[in-house]
This record gives sequence, structure tokens and C-alpha cells, in this order.
Amino acid sequence: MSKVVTRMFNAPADSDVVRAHERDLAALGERFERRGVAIEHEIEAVRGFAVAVPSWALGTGGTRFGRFPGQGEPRLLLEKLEDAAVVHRLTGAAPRVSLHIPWDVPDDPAAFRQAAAELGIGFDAVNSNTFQDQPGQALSYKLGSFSHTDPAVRRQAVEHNLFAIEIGRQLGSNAITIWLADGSNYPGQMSLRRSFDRVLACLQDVYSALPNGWRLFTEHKPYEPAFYATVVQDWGSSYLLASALGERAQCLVDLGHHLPNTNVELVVARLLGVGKLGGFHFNDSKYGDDDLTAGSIKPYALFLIFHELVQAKRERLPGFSPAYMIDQSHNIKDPLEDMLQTVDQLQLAYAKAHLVDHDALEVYQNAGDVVMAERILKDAFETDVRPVVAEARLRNGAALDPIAAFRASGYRARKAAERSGGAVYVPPRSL
Ligand code: RM4
Ligand code: MN
Ligand code: MN
Repeated sequence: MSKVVTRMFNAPADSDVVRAHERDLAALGERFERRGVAIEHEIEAVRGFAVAVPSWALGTGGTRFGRFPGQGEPRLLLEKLEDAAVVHRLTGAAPRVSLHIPWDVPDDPAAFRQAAAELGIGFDAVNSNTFQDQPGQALSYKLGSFSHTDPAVRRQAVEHNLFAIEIGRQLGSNAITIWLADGSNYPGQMSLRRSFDRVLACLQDVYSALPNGWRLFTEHKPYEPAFYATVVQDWGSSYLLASALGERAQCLVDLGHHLPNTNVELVVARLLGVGKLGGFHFNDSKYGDDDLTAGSIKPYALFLIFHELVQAKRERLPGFSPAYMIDQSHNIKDPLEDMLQTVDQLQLAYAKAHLVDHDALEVYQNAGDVVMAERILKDAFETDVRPVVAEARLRNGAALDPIAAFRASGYRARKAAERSGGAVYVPPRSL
């Protein structure tokens, strides 16, 4: 952690606030005790939770109608790193960054890795991008990348993925996430069957070049930018690809990449059941790929997803090692505050999922007692675990209340003064 970042957030928390927290924690501990739950165990579990911050979400996003950037946003990759370190410093739960290539390619990966390490930051999965044409690019992805009918375009797209892997390798990443925009806007535009075969063949090329210890994640999404038929549109297609590729290929579930009312915890359970759940892009949504703050719209669904994950961990499901990453776009919030809210929401959902009485749940399920089984879940979900999460943060050397600490630090105002005049490319929200 850089000295500057540390100093800025080192102001001791208001002692009244700390005392109030201690009382709340003690009261909750007493409640837990009555239920036979050790609060210490819960706190330690939350301390172990970590999630990666996306490099592309540290600036203000936008919609295709416009973008309203805030002051003091990062202009350079190093400044993004500095902001990511703030999220980790305040939450104690965001020690890694997930990079988007080529939006965020370090000029000197070794030096960049070193700078990140000094800030206490490592790297999670790298993301490739064949959904846009880059300046100077030889061939266009307008009609697809891996699914394109022209083998030269497919080759170019594969090469780009190999480049992303190479950058990731130098940074210490151990996975690549591939989300493809490939698809068609009109019936007849592409062969529904052959486009899938071509995608699989390209993925096989990338998969066979994976460094040792690396995983490949395929990410599905139902629509946008292809509005008629997206090649990897659902978890079933993603699963077909991952299983055809081999053991080191798994599926990545972006929570917003489902049609309204999809039971995402069921998707998670299915993928867990076949050892193919590779990771997550956390966010929330009302309609589609809205990229809203995790837990802001459907906190119960988020809890139920974590319930599946905690169960899988308890049962030591083979191959269970999901990569937790955030994928959001902040149109109207300060990106850093949104990240702090997000990590907090994830920690809360995780803490609640840890409270579920699994043995009792199984008894009720076996007895066909629907009401009591549901009550077990609701009881955990409705418990106010904020003191547990706050205590976990404190013990991890982070803030009791990250947003309050962030605002009190004056970080954004300071950065607004320092970071004037530059522009950084920020992807539109609709990506
Ligand atoms: C896509 C997808 C990818 C993300 C891009 C920016 O909708 O969620 O994961 O990298 O957006
Ligand atoms: Mn995503
Ligand atoms: Mn998305």
C-alpha cells in the first residue's frame, strides 16, 4: 500500500461511532449465541472474502445517449490502480484488479506489476475484447470475430486473445474471460449452427495456448449488441463450449446477463453441479445488462446465489474455485463510491449465506416442510449482519464505514486537482 494512500485514510474513526459498533456487535453476538452460532466464526469467514475490481469501471460509464464524467477520474492506467487500491484499503476485500485488453494495456507489464504490488494489488482474469474495432486494426469485427465467415478475421481475433493472455501472464493473472458480442441482428444474417462451430474452433485455438495453471472462462449474454441471435447467448451454450474445450474451461456468470425473471441461482446450481462454474461478474439489473450496483435491485437473489456457493464450499464440491469479479458501469454515481457499495453488498450477502442452518434446512427439505425450509433461508437473509461485516473490515485493517471514510478523506477532491486535463477512454455502458 502506498504511503500516500495509507496516510489519506488513516484518520481514526470517530470514537462514538466505534463504541456504537462495539455495542451492536455484542448485541448481535448474543443473538447468535442463542441460536448456537459463534459470531467469531462468522467474522472470520467474512474476513476471507475477496473480489476483483474491474479496470473498466473506475471511470464514469455512460449510455449511448451520453456520458456525464465526474471530477478527478483516473486518466492513466496507473491512476486506475491507485483508485483500485483505495477500494481495497477501505474494504479490505478487493486485493485484485481484472484488466480489459486493449483498453488497459500496461506499456511495461513488469514495472506495472511491481507498482501494483507496492499498492497491495494483484491481478485476476484478463478480459479480451473483439467486440470493437481498435484504431489501425486490419480487419473489422462488424460481422463477428470468432464466428466470422472469413478465417483471417477469426485468426486476428484469436491472436488478440493470445496477446491478452501474454499480458496477463506477465502480470501474474491465471485466467482469461472471453465475452463475445458475436451474433446477428436479423434472421438469415448468419448460420445459427455454423457460427457456433466457428466460435468453438477459435476457442480451441485459444484454449490450447493456455499457460500452465490457467483457466479459460466463457461468458454468456442473451442479447446486445446482437439483437436477434447471440452465439453464446445462455449458460447452456456456454456450458457446451466449456465442456467441449476441456477441464480448464469453465463458465462465467455475469448476473446481469439474463433475461428478466431468470432464476440465476438455479443457473449457478446447475453449473456447480457439473463442476463448470468458473466465476462471476457481479452487478445487478432490472431489465438486462444494466450494470447496476450489486444488491441494489434484487438483494434476495444475490443472497440465494451466495447460499449456493457457501453450500458448495461446505460440501467441497470438486472443482469449486470460482473467481469473484465485479463488472459494473457507473453512470451517475462516483465510480469509487459505487465500488465501495458493491463490495459491502457482496460481503453482506456472503455473511448472510454463512448464517444458513444447513442441517436444519436439509431436515425440513427431506420432511417436505416447505414453510420451515423457507424460514431457514429468510431467517439468515433478514438478519442484520452489518456489525459482522464492519468488524471483519476493521480486523482486516480497513474502514468501519467505507463510504464515510472515503468522503471524510477528501480523496476525490484531491484527485480532481491533480488529475485535470486528461482524458481516458471509458467504455459506454451499453457494452
Ligand atoms: C459486456 C460483458 C463483458 C464486459 C463488457 C465491457 O457486456 O459484460 O464482461 O467486459 O461488457
Ligand atoms: Mn461481464
Ligand atoms: Mn455486460
